[in-house]
Amino acid sequence: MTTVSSGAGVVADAVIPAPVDLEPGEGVLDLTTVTIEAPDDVTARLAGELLAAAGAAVGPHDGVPVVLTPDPAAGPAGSESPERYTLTVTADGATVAAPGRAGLLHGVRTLRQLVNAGRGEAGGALEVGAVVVRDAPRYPWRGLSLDVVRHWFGPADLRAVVDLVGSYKMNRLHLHLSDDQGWRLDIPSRPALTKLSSEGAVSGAKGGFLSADEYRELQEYAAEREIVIVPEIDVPGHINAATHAYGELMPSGEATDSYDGIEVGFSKLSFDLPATEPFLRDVFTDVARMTLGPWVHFGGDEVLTMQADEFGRFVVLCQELIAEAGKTAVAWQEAAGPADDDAPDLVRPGTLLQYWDMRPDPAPFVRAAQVGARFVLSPADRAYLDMKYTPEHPLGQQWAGFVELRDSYDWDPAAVIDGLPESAVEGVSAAVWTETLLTRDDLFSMLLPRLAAVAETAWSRPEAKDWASFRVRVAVEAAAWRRDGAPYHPTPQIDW
Ligand code: TNX
Repeated sequence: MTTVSSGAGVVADAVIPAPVDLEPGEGVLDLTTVTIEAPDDVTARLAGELLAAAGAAVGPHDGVPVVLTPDPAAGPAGSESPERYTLTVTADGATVAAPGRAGLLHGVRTLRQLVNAGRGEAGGALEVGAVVVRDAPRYPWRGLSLDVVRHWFGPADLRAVVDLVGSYKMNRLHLHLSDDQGWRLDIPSRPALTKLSSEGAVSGAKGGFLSADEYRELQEYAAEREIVIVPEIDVPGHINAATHAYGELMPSGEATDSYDGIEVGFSKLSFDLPATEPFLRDVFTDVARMTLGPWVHFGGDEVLTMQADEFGRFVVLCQELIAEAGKTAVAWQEAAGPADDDAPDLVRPGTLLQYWDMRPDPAPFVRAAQVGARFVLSPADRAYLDMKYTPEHPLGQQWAGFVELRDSYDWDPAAVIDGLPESAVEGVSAAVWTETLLTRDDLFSMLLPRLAAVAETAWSRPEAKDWASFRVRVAVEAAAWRRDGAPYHPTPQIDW
């Protein structure tokens, strides 16, 4: 794509993630006042919020028409994605056509970026050059995995994250809700989890948790924006918050001390204790019941001191409990089991495995795919947005190396796991762990601009991706971040 100026300061090359097809036309649309027509009130309200955030005055009468219409024929030729859309801008108005609400919102998100691009940081005229955008995602799963345990981020922060994720057309927010340091979701059948273990966080920071109502409200807020919340309860390791609340989960019968460090791999459940299976059943049944989306993540990572056989029994049981509760299981890559030809298959068809650690032999993942597992890719050297940008960066970790913006951009999800067929790739998730991130500003400065790069890697096909073009588009987008006061890291890789 090239930068297109079709009027005073009107830039068409501003869309992140890069669309399948963008064709500039003749004329300029002025969106200073807008009247939205949509198939339902929620869609109309959300479209209005997006355009108002770009500076438009949204009212019931006499504005320029922005019309959202259900249309199964919309989108790029041949696309069957339920999220596809066509945005048409002429001098007289804008239309978004899409088979479903996700596509309608995506079209408005694209329009918002086009308006922003024309306005720049100073907030100039709300003009958009005539254009037709036909667009659809490469992968159905485009997400962010967020650790709210090591440091606690409450409902207001989480809504801001939902908005950010949505602005780049991502559709999953995976919340890491339990770990050694704290338990962040009220479980009605196991009240001691939040009663005794929600206050903790790293280095004595203040904890917190989502009540059942707050969890439901957050999911509804996300669902309106076509984003699914995926809850993770991490077992059988990363479990000290639970063993602190329920001593019966320990062989000694004694509750463990609370923990506020950042070591991993030391805590675990014991499969053969009588309290263990009822605990897992209660927790996963409650979480499934409280969850609107189809997925429940059971963790399974970094259980460094457990025999493979016991670990395997946990993997099988958790998938069974989650299936009985009517959901599809997600787990970290370790749930594929060890690289041993004689080891039994642990994963069920349809289970999603989240790949993160590039170090192990890929053979178990290829085997899991043959059994029917699907993969969400979060390779730490590309998609872990808690890695430092550079050695000097004040925040973040470095166990997977440094992840500059270009590292988070220049990779192909289909080529991450040797021997894995692309048909087994469900999508991509950025991940951000919060050991070193204390505030919303800390968090956003790690996400931006890299989240935009991962979003484009998840949405755009290789032929639509281009680093030189992305550099220009990110700089255009940053004007909106500055206007909105969203903190970002001004990496020297971009001419801001
Ligand atoms: C590895 S990623 C972990 C987390 C840490 C993260 C820090 C994964 C499944 N486990 O417990 O927070 O590294 O980057």
